[in-house]
Amino acid sequence: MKQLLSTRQVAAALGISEASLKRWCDKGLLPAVRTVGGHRRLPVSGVVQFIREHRHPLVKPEVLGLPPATGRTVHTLQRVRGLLGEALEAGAEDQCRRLVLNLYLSGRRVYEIGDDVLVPAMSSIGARWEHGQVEIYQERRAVEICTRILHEIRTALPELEPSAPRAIGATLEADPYTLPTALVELTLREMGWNAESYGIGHPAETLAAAIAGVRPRLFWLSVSTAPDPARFVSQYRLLQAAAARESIPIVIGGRALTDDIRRQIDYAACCETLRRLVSFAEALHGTKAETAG
Ligand code: B12
Repeated sequence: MKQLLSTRQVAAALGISEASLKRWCDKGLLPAVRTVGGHRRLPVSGVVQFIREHRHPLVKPEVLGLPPATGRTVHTLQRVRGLLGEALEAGAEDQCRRLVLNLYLSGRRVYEIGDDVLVPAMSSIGARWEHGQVEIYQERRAVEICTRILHEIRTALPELEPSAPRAIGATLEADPYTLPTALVELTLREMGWNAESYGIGHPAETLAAAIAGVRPRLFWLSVSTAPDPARFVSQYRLLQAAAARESIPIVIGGRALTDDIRRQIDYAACCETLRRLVSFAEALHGTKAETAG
């Protein structure tokens, strides 16, 4: 998505007159900055949040850098789930963007898009790969497409307050799964946390150094695979010690967290879903994500 737009562009995108748009800017309904010449410029993130909050139609999505016809049809989560699985498998990126961004523009929260749409869509690709109906390249391409869409949503989120609580997280060595940690980051950012995923495959020592150096309010670890559980537990304990020294809570989640592993480690919360994370983070900091309609 483009970053700053003129009033003429935004008026065209929303299908309203430039005069109305300027009035809305002056009323504070849409955030705008002024150029040195005194012209209003609107950040795309502000326009997107306006559409979400006011359920305003999007007439020319291309102006915001979105695929044609974005904002026209809003399907149920269940319907999008099936359509997204098919579009991801086919590598139809614009269709995937349209489906997910439509949900976002209609006010759906990141955790809903993650738990209720991306996870089942990726699960169905995984199941079809298992049965030889999907090639590896299709699965990996699907991850790349999801990553780009999540990045697009990230740039459309409202700006963070300077006082936003910090959260960092990642995966440990041997865990190459990128989407869960990216979704945790986005979920927390939507809630107003200054959350940053450090990516995948870290040695525990370096994450312990990050915890000590950054001293976030919250640390998360995503665990999609732990091929050597004993090694995982010993690596985790390094993180746990670093976090305990700074009194930083650790929240964990992911398919590889068996009861056996969980019994051997300490953590503040173990979440099977992003939904659970939202409740935990709200309780921890009192941050509230915007309400979906
Ligand atoms: C994409 C993918 C890969 C990609 C990942 C690439 C990448 N850049 O991420 C690659 C190619 C690496 C891969 C490899 C393999 N994979 Co794979 N993979 C998948 C697939 C299709 C999607 C995974 C995904 O991203 N899902 C979307 C995420 C968002 O969903 P999620 O992980 O469930 O996360 C949610 C929750 O768990 C939770 N959560 C997760 N972490 C955290 C953390 C916190 C803090 C919180 C709050 C919440 C939370 O929130 C998320 C949202 O709800 C899954 C299928 C599936 N069912 O998921 C198979 C799957 C996981 N893979 C599988 C297999 C077998 C493999 C391989 C062994 C294949 C092989 N023979 O080489 C290798 C092993 C790699 C390794 N080193 O471990 C199997 C695992 C079976 C099992 N019993 O464990 C699955 C289930 C496919 C299948 N149906 O058979 N895979």
